[in-house]
Amino acid sequence: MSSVYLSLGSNLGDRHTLLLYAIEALAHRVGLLVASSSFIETKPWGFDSPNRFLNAVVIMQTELTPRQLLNVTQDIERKLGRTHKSENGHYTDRPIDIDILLYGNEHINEPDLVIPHPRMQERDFVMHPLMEVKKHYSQIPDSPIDL
Ligand code: PH2
Ligand code: MG
Ligand code: MG
Repeated sequence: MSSVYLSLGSNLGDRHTLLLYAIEALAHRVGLLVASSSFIETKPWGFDSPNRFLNAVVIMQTELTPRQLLNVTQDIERKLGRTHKSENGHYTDRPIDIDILLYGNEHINEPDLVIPHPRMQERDFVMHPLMEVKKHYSQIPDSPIDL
């Protein structure tokens, strides 16, 4: 069983409902939902858009491998209406984005799967909710990082 940290974001459609649906789907398909941060409203980071985000971070425990977890999160994104991914760092508005921040203590460097998430530390929309759920770290056997 590994603990995983996921970032969720939505800036199109009914953002609050989309985050709730995503978390419900994760709880069904990924494993135990240990903690969820509150949902925070944030300005688009790294691109211009009038559509503000709702962001959250969840902690889960899972038996899935990192690759299986990626496949499930991408399938949930598609089912919640995500039609395209950002390319070459050109971000676009999206109904839902689910990113893997941390997977246990693992370091993975594959073209489509980099863990820990390389840009997480520069992003307040990740780090603020992560700090909020950090208090649950002590309950998890393989706390992945020292924040
Ligand atoms: N996600 C991005 C790029 N910029 N900005 C905010 N505020 N929230 C996000 O979730 C977000 C972003 C790439 O996935
Ligand atoms: Mg993202
Ligand atoms: Mg993503």
